[in-house]
Amino acid sequence: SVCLGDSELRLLRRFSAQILERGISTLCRNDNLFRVHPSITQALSENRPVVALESTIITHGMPYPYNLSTAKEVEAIVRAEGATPATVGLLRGRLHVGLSPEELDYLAQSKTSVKVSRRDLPYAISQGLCGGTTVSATMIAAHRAGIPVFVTGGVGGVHRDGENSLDVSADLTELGRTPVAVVSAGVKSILDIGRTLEYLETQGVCVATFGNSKNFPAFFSPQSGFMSPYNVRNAEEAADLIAGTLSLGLQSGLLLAVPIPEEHAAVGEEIEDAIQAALAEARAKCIRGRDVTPFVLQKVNTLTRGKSLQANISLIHNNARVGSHIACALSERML
Ligand code: PSU
Ligand code: MN
Repeated sequence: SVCLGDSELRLLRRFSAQILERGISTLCRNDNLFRVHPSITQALSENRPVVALESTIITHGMPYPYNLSTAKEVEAIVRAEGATPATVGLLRGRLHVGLSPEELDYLAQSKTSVKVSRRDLPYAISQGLCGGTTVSATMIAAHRAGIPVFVTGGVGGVHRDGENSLDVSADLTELGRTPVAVVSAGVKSILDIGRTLEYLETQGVCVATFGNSKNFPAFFSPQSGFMSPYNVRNAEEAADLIAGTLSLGLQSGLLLAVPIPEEHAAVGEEIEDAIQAALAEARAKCIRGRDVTPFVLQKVNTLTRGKSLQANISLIHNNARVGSHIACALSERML
């Protein structure tokens, strides 16, 4: 045993207090980087269905106040269908799974929120930024929280002329590496749909159209003319796909493409013309990279006098219903 004098003991105490303090503060910061709302932790621990939702659609995809009302409606639909909504977003450098009404409100009105995909996460977290998470960043958060079903409007894809610009959405590589099922209305015809499907095949992503046909939907239109490799006829068949992926331990995601309901698809052709005009303007204005999608969405909405926004909202509502049914069917298999 060692005998320490008073002054040595004082020094030791101060030193260990410092270590303790620094150690704990580092620990707290790291724990706080990823926050799962208690309602979601609770639901997951009881094997109840949970549906993850993204937030770039709120911060960059739709204008205020439609972004906020849609986000709230989507959460309400998920609840009405018997599942718990988990909207993902970045708040002061922390990745949140599940947002309070005040937090949703903040993201919907904020003009400084950034668009956060996988590559943006390290910087946005280190700088304590607020942001809307894209499909790729939302998949990361959903997987970490243990949520296998995620609903959005449309996923990113290979941009037109992508074979030259190499503008390929990080959503596609994320689908190749993260085991989450993404429910969407396919990809917008602002993108190169044929190349998007080719790229998804290369990434090993199982793509299935929801319904009786394999026709892959193009967001505003129920049919793109391109085919999904598969189709699932109902929520049970979709849940079987997800259950198989999880039980095999495949580390890749699934893309479930839900066609827009016929009654909302009428404006499809008018929107297609607006898309052509918006793409031409984006090219003329040299808009590139992550700014392309938000620019084109906004332009198309103006050109169609809000009709594209209406169609967008309707298809997201529909996706939320279908996604919730799938989450419910999946959780029944796990009970
Ligand atoms: N498509 C839409 N609305 C959107 C997006 C795509 O119709 O809001 C958003 C999604 O969050 C998607 C992201 O993950 O854009 C893809 O952006 P990029 O093309 O820059 O990868
Ligand atoms: Mn891009």
